[in-house]
Amino acid sequence: MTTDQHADESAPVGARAQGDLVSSAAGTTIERVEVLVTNPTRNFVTLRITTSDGVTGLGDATVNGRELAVVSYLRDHVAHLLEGRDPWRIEDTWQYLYRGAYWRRGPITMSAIAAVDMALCDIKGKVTGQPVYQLLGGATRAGLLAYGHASGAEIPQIFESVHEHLEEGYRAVRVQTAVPGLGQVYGVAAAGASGAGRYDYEPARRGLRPTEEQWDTRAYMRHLPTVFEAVRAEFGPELPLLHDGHHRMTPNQAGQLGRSLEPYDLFWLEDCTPAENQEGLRRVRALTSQPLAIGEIFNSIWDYQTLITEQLIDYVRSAVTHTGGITHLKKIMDFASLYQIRSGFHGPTDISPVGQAAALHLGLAIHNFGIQEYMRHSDETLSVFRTSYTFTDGLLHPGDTPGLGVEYDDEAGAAFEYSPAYLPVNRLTDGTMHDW
Ligand code: CS2
Ligand code: MG
Repeated sequence: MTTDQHADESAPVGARAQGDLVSSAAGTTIERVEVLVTNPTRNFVTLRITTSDGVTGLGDATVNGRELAVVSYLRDHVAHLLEGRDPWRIEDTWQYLYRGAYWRRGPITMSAIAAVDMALCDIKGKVTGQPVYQLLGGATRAGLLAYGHASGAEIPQIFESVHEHLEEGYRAVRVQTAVPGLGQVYGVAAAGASGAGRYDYEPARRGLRPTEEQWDTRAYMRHLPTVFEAVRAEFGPELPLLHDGHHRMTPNQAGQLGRSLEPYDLFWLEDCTPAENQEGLRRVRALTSQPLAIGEIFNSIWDYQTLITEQLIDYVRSAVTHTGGITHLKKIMDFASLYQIRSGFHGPTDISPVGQAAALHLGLAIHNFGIQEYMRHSDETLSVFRTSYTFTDGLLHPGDTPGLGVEYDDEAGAAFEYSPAYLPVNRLTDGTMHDW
């Protein structure tokens, strides 16, 4: 702290100019802001902030299928605003970018802010020599229960996929299934793939146009309970089973499906209906006691207001990456804790290892942690992002490396050039566009 800054402290608050506020970083400023794009089996956007002391911090800014919009937002509109700022003022920088933009919320804005927030948390952790979870209040548990993605076209492939997850140590498994009469369904490894098949790296998802899939909600609603009946009978009553409805049902249909799944005791039913209309969940709740998880496409606390205050959900599904970073998701979780709602942070492979690490630090620190989604990244991805988090006996831990515990390998990253990739689109059998 410089003498000048002490003098500022005694000045009347109104007389202090922006930038005169006391710095915690002893004059350190943000010197360099870089946006890194790489494609090690899938596209990732990473923000790297370097301070005048040479400390670097990383933030994940990946919005799957719309990656370059965030690149432009950060490069063209945010980077130069950060240069010269105090890297320790995380909340102030968050408010500066959120309120300062005037155009609030939305996935692109909130992912850009999230990346800055994560990078500044990373820097503060490195400078203080502490893992980020220590800055958030310290660990409240030994590790984080994780769930993986099992799927298959038919029951034998689904069983095989669940078995593989159990062998890898998972203690909770999400189960997705194909639907008889329909072709490829999102979230299910392509027909013919072994149980180990993964849908998230399929080449069909690359190129300049999304693939088109077909959907029939009634066929799905008839088939799904038969799959869960079989899985529950095969794997017994203890294993937590999850399912993602991917926004495909109306509230009434969601309530009916929830009720038909109740005998199989699901850990949660995710995104049973599009939740832009938060009140729609009242109808679902009236019909079923099935635990519900929602929020992977939300990006602010306001998206949850009714869902949380009326206890219409059980789990918050947001990603740190798409919800304004650790600072904002922590606020959502503190709000949710008043209503006994827990976390189930989004963690598929389109969340980079940096975003995943941020989720683990937050999950370890908050009291109302529930479960963490975890799909292992490809070896190519892990060659670019060197992680220090661990997965042992079904539990994730962020590790004790100062900061977020992820390093970015520039040379490895440069070898994988960006290429367009799209999420699918979905049509009902009569051709009507539908949620996928
Ligand atoms: C899914 C995601 O993980 C999940 O629950 O819903 O795979 C989601 O579809 C992708 O993140 C979209 O990018
Ligand atoms: Mg989902």
